[in-house]
Amino acid sequence: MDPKRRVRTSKFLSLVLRHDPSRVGITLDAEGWADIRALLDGCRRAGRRVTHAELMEVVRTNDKQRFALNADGTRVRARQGHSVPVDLALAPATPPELLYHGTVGRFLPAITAEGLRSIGRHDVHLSADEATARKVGSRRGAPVVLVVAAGRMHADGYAFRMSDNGVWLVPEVPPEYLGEPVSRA
Ligand code: HQG
Repeated sequence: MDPKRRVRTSKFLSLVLRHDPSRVGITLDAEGWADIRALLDGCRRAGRRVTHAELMEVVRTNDKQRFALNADGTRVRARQGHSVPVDLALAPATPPELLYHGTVGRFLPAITAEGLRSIGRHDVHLSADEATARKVGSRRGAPVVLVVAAGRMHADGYAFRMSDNGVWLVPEVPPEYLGEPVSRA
């Protein structure tokens, strides 16, 4: 599969599996899984033909491992990032003392006032290292990285979960757990 088609297919699958399964006439189950046969049939009917081999290639090679297969390979889901209501059934986990959030300067006044909010997704996404957070921020402009006192939040009772591709998820980060921005590019 040529790289451009692979990225296009991955983006389309993200759209369907995170935000709009009705786009190809399917529904997700409570934990976000889509039946692969129904998904591929739906894609074909929607004029976006994806073969089974192509889907497997996207799942296997995706740069951020955005998709997961179930044990018997009949279902697929996005690992995180949903706006449709799903319960990913991720176990609560103890975060490291510090986590990082990548954003851009124009959001800082609001973030400083109200903390990090999950805008359009279920959770706030945090990274275990600064470099990853910088990459996330740079999707929107010159990145700004905020340090999150995750250990302190956890001790105060906030539930953290880690998706199996290493993204830390928490429903919100109140401003008192945010440090000064650690970098501006
Ligand atoms: C900002 C991508 C104003 C927040 C990435 C972010 C990540 C606020 C944006 C994953 C705010 C939300 C998630 C507040 C937060 N006021 N702005 N109170 N609180 N924000 O895309 O973290 O490619 O939902 O800083 O790599 O950017 O999709 O979250 O800029 O891992 O797999 O509001 O998405 O992964 O944006 O990115 P997003 P995010 P995928």
